[in-house]
Amino acid sequence: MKVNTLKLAIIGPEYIGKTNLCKEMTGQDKASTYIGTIGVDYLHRTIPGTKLTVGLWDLSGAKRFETIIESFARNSDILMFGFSSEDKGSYNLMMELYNRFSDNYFLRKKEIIVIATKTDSSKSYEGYKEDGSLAATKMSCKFIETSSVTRAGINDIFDICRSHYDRNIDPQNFKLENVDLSDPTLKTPCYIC
Ligand SMILES: Nc1nc2c(ncn2[C@@H]2O[C@H](COP(=O)(O)OP(=O)(O)O)[C@@H](O)[C@H]2O)c(=O)[nH]1
Ligand SMILES: [Mg+2]
Repeated sequence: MKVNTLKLAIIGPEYIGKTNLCKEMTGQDKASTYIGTIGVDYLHRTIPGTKLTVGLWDLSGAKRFETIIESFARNSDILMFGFSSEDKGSYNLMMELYNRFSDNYFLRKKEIIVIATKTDSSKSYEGYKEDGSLAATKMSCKFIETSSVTRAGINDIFDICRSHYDRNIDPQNFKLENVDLSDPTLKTPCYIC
């Protein structure tokens, strides 16, 4: 039987917390020291009893990787654009990234999510929520506030995954509707990089 992968990609400037969020979503231990992503990290988790894998491509927003990451972004089912609530500069960089990509036809058909990261932080800048909402309006998508410390927003992302899968993929009529993708007992992590 074919294995179905729901391909989720996250893209954004360096140091906003993409890798930590991906690890939190797939049940990995977070690295205690910062390791800058070299282009692409891949993490996935298979949902036991099913042939479904949720794959997460952790894409560096650094310009030098642009060509590589664009093909990953293009092939994803859901593309998350991220910025850090601690850093207005990262918001501007995220918008630049989006604008560079928005010349591409593929974005128009893509399910997108805008996420703010590190929203647990006391150093969050004033107005990051408004920035996130503005970006989401521009991209015609949802805005989700996340934190890999408190796990805020993770269930909301999984909700979007579930409904995307049920609407668009679901070849064996296996509905994810009632599957709790964040249930720790479902975690069978694998980390390749
Ligand atoms: N307060 C807070 N710090 C975070 C969070 N996520 C990541 N960090 C910190 O931000 C830094 C960069 O995280 P990382 O996931 O490697 O960022 P990436 O370069 O975007 O992949 C690290 O020092 C993390 O400990 C979060 O949700 N809250
Ligand atoms: Mg990283």
